[in-house]
Amino acid sequence: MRVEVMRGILGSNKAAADANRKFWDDNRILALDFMGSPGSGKTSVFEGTIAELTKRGRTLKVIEGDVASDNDARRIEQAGAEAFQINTGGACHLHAAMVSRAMEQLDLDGVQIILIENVGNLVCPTAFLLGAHFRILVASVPEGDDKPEKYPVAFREADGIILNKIDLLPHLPFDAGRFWDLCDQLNAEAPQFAISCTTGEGIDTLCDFIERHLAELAG
Ligand SMILES: Nc1nc2c(ncn2[C@@H]2O[C@H](COP(=O)(O)OP(=O)(O)O)[C@@H](O)[C@H]2O)c(=O)[nH]1
Ligand SMILES: [Mg+2]
Repeated sequence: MRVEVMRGILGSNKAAADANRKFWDDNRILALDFMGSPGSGKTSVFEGTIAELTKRGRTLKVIEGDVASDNDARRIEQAGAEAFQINTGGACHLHAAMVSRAMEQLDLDGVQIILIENVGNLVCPTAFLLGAHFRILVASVPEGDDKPEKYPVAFREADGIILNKIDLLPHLPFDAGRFWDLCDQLNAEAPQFAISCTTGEGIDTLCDFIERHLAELAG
Protein backbone atom coordinates (compact mmCIF):
# COMPACT_ATOMS: atom_id res chain seq x y z
CA MET A 1 0.00 0.00 0.00
CA ARG A 2 2.73 2.43 1.05
CA VAL A 3 4.82 1.51 -1.99
CA GLU A 4 1.84 2.19 -4.26
CA VAL A 5 1.25 5.63 -2.71
CA MET A 6 4.95 6.56 -3.14
CA ARG A 7 4.84 5.36 -6.75
CA GLY A 8 1.78 7.56 -7.37
CA ILE A 9 3.44 10.63 -5.85
CA LEU A 10 6.66 10.11 -7.78
CA GLY A 11 4.71 9.42 -10.99
CA SER A 12 2.70 12.65 -10.78
CA ASN A 13 5.88 14.56 -9.91
CA LYS A 14 7.59 13.07 -12.98
CA ALA A 15 4.71 14.24 -15.20
CA ALA A 16 5.00 17.78 -13.84
CA ALA A 17 8.81 17.66 -14.23
CA ASP A 18 8.45 16.57 -17.87
CA ALA A 19 6.03 19.47 -18.49
CA ASN A 20 8.53 21.90 -16.91
CA ARG A 21 11.32 20.58 -19.14
CA LYS A 22 9.16 20.92 -22.25
CA PHE A 23 8.28 24.50 -21.32
CA TRP A 24 11.94 25.39 -20.77
CA ASP A 25 13.04 23.66 -23.98
CA ASP A 26 10.29 25.32 -26.02
CA ASN A 27 11.31 28.71 -24.66
CA ARG A 28 15.07 28.06 -24.90
CA ILE A 29 15.51 28.66 -21.17
CA LEU A 30 18.29 26.76 -19.40
CA ALA A 31 17.18 25.59 -15.94
CA LEU A 32 19.52 24.45 -13.18
CA ASP A 33 18.44 22.86 -9.88
CA PHE A 34 20.94 23.34 -7.03
CA MET A 35 20.81 21.02 -4.04
CA GLY A 36 23.02 20.73 -0.98
CA SER A 37 23.04 20.89 2.81
CA PRO A 38 21.73 23.98 4.59
CA GLY A 39 24.59 26.47 4.70
CA SER A 40 26.70 24.86 1.96
CA GLY A 41 26.51 28.15 0.09
CA LYS A 42 23.79 27.70 -2.54
CA THR A 43 22.50 31.27 -2.23
CA SER A 44 26.06 32.60 -2.17
CA VAL A 45 26.84 30.70 -5.40
CA PHE A 46 23.74 32.32 -6.94
CA GLU A 47 24.88 35.79 -5.82
CA GLY A 48 28.28 35.30 -7.47
CA THR A 49 26.77 33.74 -10.59
CA ILE A 50 24.21 36.53 -10.99
CA ALA A 51 26.96 39.16 -10.78
CA GLU A 52 29.17 37.40 -13.33
CA LEU A 53 26.45 36.37 -15.81
CA THR A 54 24.80 39.80 -15.68
CA LYS A 55 28.21 41.29 -16.50
CA ARG A 56 28.32 38.94 -19.50
CA GLY A 57 24.93 40.26 -20.67
CA ARG A 58 22.85 37.24 -19.65
CA THR A 59 19.34 37.47 -18.23
CA LEU A 60 18.50 35.19 -15.34
CA LYS A 61 15.83 34.73 -12.71
CA VAL A 62 15.73 32.64 -9.58
CA ILE A 63 13.29 30.32 -7.83
CA GLU A 64 14.12 29.97 -4.15
CA GLY A 65 12.96 26.98 -2.11
CA ASP A 66 12.99 27.04 1.67
CA VAL A 67 10.92 25.57 4.47
CA ALA A 68 10.20 29.10 5.74
CA SER A 69 11.23 32.76 5.28
CA ASP A 70 11.98 34.88 2.24
CA ASN A 71 15.54 35.69 3.35
CA ASP A 72 17.16 34.14 0.28
CA ALA A 73 14.77 35.78 -2.21
CA ARG A 74 15.65 39.13 -0.66
CA ARG A 75 19.38 38.38 -0.98
CA ILE A 76 18.89 37.46 -4.64
CA GLU A 77 16.94 40.67 -5.35
CA GLN A 78 19.79 42.62 -3.74
CA ALA A 79 22.20 40.78 -6.03
CA GLY A 80 20.22 42.12 -8.98
CA ALA A 81 17.91 39.31 -10.14
CA GLU A 82 14.19 38.80 -9.71
CA ALA A 83 13.43 35.92 -7.35
CA PHE A 84 10.30 33.97 -6.51
CA GLN A 85 10.30 32.45 -3.03
CA ILE A 86 8.57 29.11 -2.44
CA ASN A 87 8.00 28.15 1.20
CA THR A 88 7.34 24.44 1.47
CA GLY A 89 5.92 24.77 5.00
CA GLY A 90 7.86 21.77 6.24
CA ALA A 91 8.49 19.67 3.13
CA CYS A 92 12.18 18.83 2.75
CA HIS A 93 12.30 19.30 -1.05
CA LEU A 94 10.62 21.14 -3.90
CA HIS A 95 7.99 19.40 -6.05
CA ALA A 96 7.94 19.97 -9.80
CA ALA A 97 4.41 21.40 -9.53
CA MET A 98 5.63 24.06 -7.07
CA VAL A 99 8.18 25.13 -9.67
CA SER A 100 5.52 25.26 -12.43
CA ARG A 101 3.40 27.55 -10.26
CA ALA A 102 6.41 29.76 -9.49
CA MET A 103 7.16 30.10 -13.19
CA GLU A 104 3.62 31.31 -13.81
CA GLN A 105 4.36 34.19 -11.42
CA LEU A 106 7.63 35.23 -13.06
CA ASP A 107 7.78 37.42 -16.14
CA LEU A 108 9.93 35.19 -18.36
CA ASP A 109 10.12 37.52 -21.32
CA GLY A 110 13.75 37.51 -22.50
CA VAL A 111 14.90 35.25 -19.66
CA GLN A 112 17.70 32.87 -20.65
CA ILE A 113 18.51 31.09 -17.40
CA ILE A 114 16.52 29.94 -14.37
CA LEU A 115 18.42 29.05 -11.22
CA ILE A 116 16.47 26.99 -8.68
CA GLU A 117 17.63 26.65 -5.08
CA ASN A 118 16.19 23.45 -3.65
CA VAL A 119 15.47 23.06 0.06
CA GLY A 120 18.72 22.48 1.99
CA ASN A 121 18.90 18.69 2.25
CA LEU A 122 21.12 15.97 0.79
CA VAL A 123 18.45 13.25 0.77
CA CYS A 124 14.90 14.28 -0.15
CA PRO A 125 15.49 16.39 -3.31
CA THR A 126 17.20 13.46 -5.06
CA ALA A 127 13.91 11.58 -5.53
CA PHE A 128 11.96 14.56 -6.89
CA LEU A 129 13.13 15.75 -10.29
CA LEU A 130 12.01 19.26 -11.20
CA GLY A 131 12.67 18.93 -14.92
CA ALA A 132 15.80 21.09 -14.84
CA HIS A 133 18.49 20.45 -17.45
CA PHE A 134 21.14 20.14 -14.73
CA ARG A 135 21.11 19.23 -11.06
CA ILE A 136 24.13 20.71 -9.37
CA LEU A 137 25.20 19.52 -5.94
CA VAL A 138 26.78 22.15 -3.69
CA ALA A 139 29.03 20.66 -1.01
CA SER A 140 31.36 22.73 1.13
CA VAL A 141 34.62 22.35 3.01
CA PRO A 142 33.24 22.67 6.60
CA GLU A 143 30.88 19.72 5.96
CA GLY A 144 33.85 17.32 5.77
CA ASP A 145 35.46 15.33 2.97
CA ASP A 146 33.41 12.18 3.65
CA LYS A 147 30.07 13.50 2.40
CA PRO A 148 30.14 11.60 -0.93
CA GLU A 149 30.49 8.36 1.08
CA LYS A 150 27.59 9.24 3.39
CA TYR A 151 25.18 10.60 0.75
CA PRO A 152 26.09 8.58 -2.36
CA VAL A 153 22.74 8.98 -4.13
CA ALA A 154 22.97 12.79 -4.15
CA PHE A 155 26.51 12.64 -5.55
CA ARG A 156 25.73 9.86 -8.04
CA GLU A 157 22.72 11.66 -9.51
CA ALA A 158 24.30 15.11 -9.79
CA ASP A 159 25.09 16.56 -13.22
CA GLY A 160 27.74 18.76 -11.65
CA ILE A 161 29.46 18.92 -8.26
CA ILE A 162 30.59 22.13 -6.59
CA LEU A 163 33.00 22.13 -3.68
CA ASN A 164 32.40 25.55 -2.13
CA LYS A 165 34.34 27.46 0.56
CA ILE A 166 37.75 26.38 -0.72
CA ASP A 167 39.12 29.53 0.95
CA LEU A 168 38.74 27.53 4.21
CA LEU A 169 40.94 24.64 3.05
CA PRO A 170 44.04 25.96 4.90
CA HIS A 171 42.07 26.12 8.14
CA LEU A 172 40.19 22.81 8.25
CA PRO A 173 41.23 19.13 8.09
CA PHE A 174 39.59 18.58 4.70
CA ASP A 175 41.38 16.34 2.21
CA ALA A 176 40.31 17.72 -1.17
CA GLY A 177 42.07 14.84 -3.00
CA ARG A 178 40.00 12.31 -1.04
CA PHE A 179 36.78 14.27 -1.67
CA TRP A 180 37.28 14.41 -5.45
CA ASP A 181 38.41 10.75 -5.57
CA LEU A 182 35.15 9.74 -3.89
CA CYS A 183 33.23 11.90 -6.39
CA ASP A 184 35.10 10.24 -9.27
CA GLN A 185 34.21 6.79 -7.94
CA LEU A 186 30.50 7.64 -7.65
CA ASN A 187 30.07 9.82 -10.68
CA ALA A 188 33.01 10.24 -13.02
CA GLU A 189 30.92 12.14 -15.59
CA ALA A 190 29.83 15.06 -13.42
CA PRO A 191 31.91 18.20 -14.01
CA GLN A 192 33.65 19.36 -10.85
CA PHE A 193 33.91 22.97 -9.70
CA ALA A 194 36.09 24.21 -6.85
CA ILE A 195 34.66 27.54 -5.71
CA SER A 196 35.02 30.18 -3.07
CA CYS A 197 32.14 32.62 -2.95
CA THR A 198 34.19 34.73 -0.55
CA THR A 199 37.07 35.31 -2.98
CA GLY A 200 35.09 34.68 -6.18
CA GLU A 201 37.50 31.92 -7.27
CA GLY A 202 35.89 29.41 -9.63
CA ILE A 203 32.67 31.35 -10.27
CA ASP A 204 33.84 32.18 -13.81
CA THR A 205 34.33 28.46 -14.60
CA LEU A 206 30.79 27.70 -13.41
CA CYS A 207 29.48 30.56 -15.56
CA ASP A 208 31.45 29.23 -18.58
CA PHE A 209 29.71 25.86 -18.07
CA ILE A 210 26.28 27.54 -17.89
CA GLU A 211 26.94 29.67 -20.99
CA ARG A 212 28.21 26.67 -22.97
CA HIS A 213 24.99 24.75 -22.29
CA LEU A 214 22.87 27.81 -22.96
CA ALA A 215 24.51 28.05 -26.39
CA GLU A 216 23.75 24.36 -27.04
CA LEU A 217 20.11 24.86 -26.05
CA ALA A 218 19.81 27.87 -28.34
CA GLY A 219 21.05 25.58 -31.14
N1 LIG B 1 34.27 31.19 4.04
C1 LIG B 1 33.27 31.08 3.18
N2 LIG B 1 32.00 31.23 3.59
C2 LIG B 1 31.00 31.10 2.67
C3 LIG B 1 31.27 30.80 1.32
N3 LIG B 1 30.09 30.68 0.66
C4 LIG B 1 29.13 30.94 1.57
N4 LIG B 1 29.68 31.18 2.80
C5 LIG B 1 28.97 31.48 4.04
O1 LIG B 1 28.23 30.31 4.42
C6 LIG B 1 27.00 30.68 5.04
C7 LIG B 1 25.84 29.98 4.33
O2 LIG B 1 25.76 30.48 3.00
P1 LIG B 1 24.40 30.45 2.17
O3 LIG B 1 24.72 30.95 0.80
O4 LIG B 1 23.32 31.14 2.93
O5 LIG B 1 24.10 28.88 2.14
P2 LIG B 1 22.78 28.06 1.68
O6 LIG B 1 22.02 27.78 2.95
O7 LIG B 1 23.30 26.82 1.07
O8 LIG B 1 22.05 28.93 0.72
C8 LIG B 1 26.94 32.19 4.99
O9 LIG B 1 27.36 32.70 6.22
C9 LIG B 1 27.90 32.54 3.87
O10 LIG B 1 28.47 33.83 4.03
C10 LIG B 1 32.63 30.65 0.90
O11 LIG B 1 32.96 30.37 -0.25
N5 LIG B 1 33.59 30.79 1.88
MG1 LIG C 1 20.04 29.52 0.73
